[in-house]
Amino acid sequence: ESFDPSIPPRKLAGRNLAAIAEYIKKCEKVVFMVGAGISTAAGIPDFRSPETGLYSNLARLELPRPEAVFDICYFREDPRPFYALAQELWPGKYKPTLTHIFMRMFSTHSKLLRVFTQNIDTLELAAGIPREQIVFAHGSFAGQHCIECKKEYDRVELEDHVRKAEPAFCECGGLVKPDITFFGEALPAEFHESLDLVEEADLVVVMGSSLSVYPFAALPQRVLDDTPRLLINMEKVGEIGSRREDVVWLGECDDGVRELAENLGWWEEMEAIWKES
Ligand code: CNA
Repeated sequence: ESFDPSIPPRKLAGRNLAAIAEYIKKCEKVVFMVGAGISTAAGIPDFRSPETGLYSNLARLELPRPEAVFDICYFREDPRPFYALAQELWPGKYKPTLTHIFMRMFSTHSKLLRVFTQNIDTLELAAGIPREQIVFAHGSFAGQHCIECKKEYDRVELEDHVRKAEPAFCECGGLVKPDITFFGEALPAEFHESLDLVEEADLVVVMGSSLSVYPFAALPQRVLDDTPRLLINMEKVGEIGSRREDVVWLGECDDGVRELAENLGWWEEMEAIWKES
């Protein structure tokens, strides 16, 4: 038990970032739950922000509905919109944000239990967070398989197809898809296998997610009642704010984590890593 015995465990001194920072100093197991909003500052649009979100920019792909781009049935019918999107989101084009580097600081300072991410941009890896500390809840561009015979497809060949936004086919004739979870598909085993970790957390930080895609959206409810939950987001989401130990901070992720980092005395180190990345 790393907590000061004079203070009841899992209790915040206030409902603000300064109190969270004091609490973090005593924490060993922090869990992050993140979504597209942590990557918008890198230039990757999120799904649902009005005007700038991906869904509002998908009109040119002539989809029946925006979600269809990640629908496995629609993909079978017409894989081109997804390939156009993959061309846009392919890893290597974007730099991690301050928020990604902030999460990496928890790994560096041995305070990170897990990052649960819904993102497929792999900026968590680019920020230097070890693979084994990340749960890619909706898969990622790290692998690629035939959707029919499930055979692995060559990475370099797929890259070539994605660069041209041309769908790739397996020898069996089936379509090839990066290992991203589509609506209608099961989540990766690593998601289910990591669920129990949520109950071990000293602190849970939710950032940049509308908490509207299930089962991920139900993760914050698995947090034990007396464990502090912090939301850093442009808007209030889910039921965070309804518990006594909840803190809601509304605004840009990068501004919120900067304030926390300053309170923790991590800011200089963090800024230097960010500039190098
Ligand atoms: P979402 O539904 O688009 O919600 C994003 C949330 O973040 C909203 O509540 C926004 O208000 C908030 N937000 C946006 N920008 C900021 C910011 N700078 N600071 C603070 N808050 C911000 O995205 P979710 O991740 O919740 O939805 C789940 C989908 C989106 C997952 O399946 C992802 O795969 C998918 N997605 C991923 C990416 C990516 O990999 N970067 C991009 C777009 C969509």
